[in-house]
Amino acid sequence: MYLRIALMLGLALLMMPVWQPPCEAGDYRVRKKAEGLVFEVAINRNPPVLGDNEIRIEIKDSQGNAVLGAEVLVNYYMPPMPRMPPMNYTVPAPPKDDAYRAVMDLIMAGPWNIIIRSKVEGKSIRVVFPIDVR
Ligand SMILES: [Cu+2]
Repeated sequence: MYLRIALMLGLALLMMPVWQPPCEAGDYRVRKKAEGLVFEVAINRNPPVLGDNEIRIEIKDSQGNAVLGAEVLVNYYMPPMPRMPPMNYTVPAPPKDDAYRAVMDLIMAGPWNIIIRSKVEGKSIRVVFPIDVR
């Protein structure tokens, strides 16, 4: 009897839709900690691709609450290469629905670095990570 109930409960749990954070499945994700905050980054192409890629940045405090009211810029650049013009761009990422959003136009395949420059309550915080554009 108890076993049967336990089995049914287990099945019901298995069939429940899995709760998902407000990002689509298949995003390219990066999670970084800086200055006691967590930066959860999602790029809507996985892997990132040539052309437009939307980047969404959620900033959370140590309690997991969304940090709103930050100023966020996304700087993306290709490391300098011989015989190549510098490719270094910065776009603002204004807030929308608890996330800071921007579109990066990645104009060449290969390695890029992304620097998220934020100002949270007067403090400048940088988060850096590489991506490989296909
Ligand atoms: Cu290059």
